[in-house]
Amino acid sequence: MLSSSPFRNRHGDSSPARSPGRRKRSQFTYRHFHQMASYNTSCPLRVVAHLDLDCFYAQVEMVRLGIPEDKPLAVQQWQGLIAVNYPARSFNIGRHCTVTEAKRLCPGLISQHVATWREGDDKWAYRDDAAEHIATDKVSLDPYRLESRRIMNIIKEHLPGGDLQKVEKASIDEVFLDLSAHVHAVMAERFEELRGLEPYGDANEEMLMPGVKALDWKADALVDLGEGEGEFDDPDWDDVALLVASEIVRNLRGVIREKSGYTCSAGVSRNKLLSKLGSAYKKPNQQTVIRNRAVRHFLSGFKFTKIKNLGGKLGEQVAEAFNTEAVSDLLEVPMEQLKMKLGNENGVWIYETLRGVDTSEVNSGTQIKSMLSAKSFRPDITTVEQATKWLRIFAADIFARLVEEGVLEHKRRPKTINLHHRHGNQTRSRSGPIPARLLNEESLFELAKNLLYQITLEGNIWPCSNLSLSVAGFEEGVQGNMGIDAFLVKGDEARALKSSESARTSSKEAVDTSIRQQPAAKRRRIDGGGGGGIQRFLTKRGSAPEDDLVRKNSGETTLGTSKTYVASGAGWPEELSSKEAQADPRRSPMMAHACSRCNANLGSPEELQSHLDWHFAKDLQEEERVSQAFANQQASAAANNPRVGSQKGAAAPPASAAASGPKKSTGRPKKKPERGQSKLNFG
Ligand code: DCP
Ligand code: MG
Repeated sequence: MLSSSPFRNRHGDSSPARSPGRRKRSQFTYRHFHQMASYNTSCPLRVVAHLDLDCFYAQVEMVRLGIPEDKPLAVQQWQGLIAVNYPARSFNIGRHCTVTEAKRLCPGLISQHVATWREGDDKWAYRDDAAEHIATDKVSLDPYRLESRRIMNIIKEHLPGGDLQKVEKASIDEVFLDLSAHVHAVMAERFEELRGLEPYGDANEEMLMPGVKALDWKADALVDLGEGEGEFDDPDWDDVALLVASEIVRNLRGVIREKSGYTCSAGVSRNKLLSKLGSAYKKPNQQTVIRNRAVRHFLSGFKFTKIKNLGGKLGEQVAEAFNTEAVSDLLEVPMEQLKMKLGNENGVWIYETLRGVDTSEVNSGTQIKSMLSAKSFRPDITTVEQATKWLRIFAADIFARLVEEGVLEHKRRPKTINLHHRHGNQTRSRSGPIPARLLNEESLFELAKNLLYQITLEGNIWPCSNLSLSVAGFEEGVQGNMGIDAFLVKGDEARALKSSESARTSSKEAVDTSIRQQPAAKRRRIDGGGGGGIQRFLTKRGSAPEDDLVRKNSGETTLGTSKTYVASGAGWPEELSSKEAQADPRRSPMMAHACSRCNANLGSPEELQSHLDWHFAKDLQEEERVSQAFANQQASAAANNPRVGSQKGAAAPPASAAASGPKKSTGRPKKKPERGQSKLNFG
């Protein structure tokens, strides 16, 4: 609730004036006021705020490590800086500095390296020696993501819920709030004349001016008005709306500070464009209000290249066409001329933008559309084995983020997985679908390995300077009580799973047999611990239950590749018997150039590769045959039972379980995945 009233009326007290007879008319109508409640983006009384955390990563480290606020600190990534706190900025240290330069400018600088994933480890951690391990470490931004989420929750909890809340997460440390409905409610509560229906039943009638003469903006930075722009004019309802919004934002910033320790800065204005410029206007820990009457003066001080969407090509084009970067210069240019030089659409858009017009929505539905985990190698990597170790890290990284997104609760899931591989100036990419039932860390790893395998088939792919794994095509899952569909696997996916299921059974037998037949020494090696390695990548179908590759023989979209393979039956660890687990080659140390399929010992990685290619080709042949037979079998089975393909094992829970809801058997891992990171103490 808002504290003491910031309004002073014509009689010197804070209750609204009640003598409408002498009051002037506002420039706003009742319709405008009502529009606030429905977030109408053209409403002239609209109020939008932008919050941006101050030196975000630096604050996270300071709070985590308990470092006093006046100590200079920078966040280091290898030899560079990615965030600098305000005490350090007073030494002229910025993101452009190297650690060495920064320490020269401020010998007392605390430089904290970001957390990293390390090759071979399956968790990120803060490490003292990270800076020297650029070749084996990969930056983890999880600590900042987790804090970002925490702040987001504080914001959502503090603001009134339901229709009164519209919050958009714009980046890791920024949010937009459309406060229109909230402010509308507060104004209706504070000003009797705004309650209920318009007095003469005409929504287009102008309201009376507010009965307040002066507004108390507290410590807010108020953007000055230009000359002759009515600083002494009485406040109108748009000023009142912005004042209420600024109170809400000040309170919210206080709550964020209190609950998380972080300061942020804010911009409050009528739209996103202006609020974003406003939050950066005065930092740290301040808020800037851009009243409607101040917009022209505020914008005319900027280079237009600072405005969203004008920083890039379009901005360059405008600067070139009019030989200036100053908004003030372009304000002189008539719309017709802008249209002539920049085209109709751009011309109109720029004309309006320079005048602070922006009707873009604060979109609370905005959610992550893709997730990427990548590494640039210095020096380049040269083997499948190295690449595979990175894929293991990428899969863990992405899966941890997917868990945060609610995949385990079926809230959302990505549908495609993509791998990019850079060799010299050549980038190769492969993509494939992620079967709904196979969304866990292990299966992401399997899918990634499979994509890498496809890339290796092209030959001449080493050395590799960059690898990146991403998931995309998010779809919303079933909310609340999960529908039966969440458990049913359809069409090609069902075929793939069914086929993998049979492959899995036979491969299980094969593994068991091969284990029994091996000499003791070799068996020890297979039984032993340790993960990753070339074998994990090279082991394809038939060698282990979790390594089955099944040709997805579908007409479904296959991105970037004419053939898409999915690793299926992968990664439901609890479902493996201990015997299977023992036989899992992932737990075996790497055998130098040994074929995991037939135990042949090859002389070099290259020989091993071509030997495996031969296996792979044979597998394909076999798969074509099996899947054709399977498809025929499916066709006749489907006529009798529409759920065919989902009867057992990893493919789907029993029909009875599916029908009775998620609790009984979802086929998902029952344990919560370990998320050690979230246990980190952030002070
Ligand atoms: N960031 C980064 N590399 C960049 C820019 C930003 O890694 N080139 C990260 C570190 C920042 C965070 O994103 O802490 C947020 O970016 P901001 O641009 O908001 O910068 P800060 O929050 O650090 O500073 P400010 O107080 O100016 O907002
Ligand atoms: Mg910031």
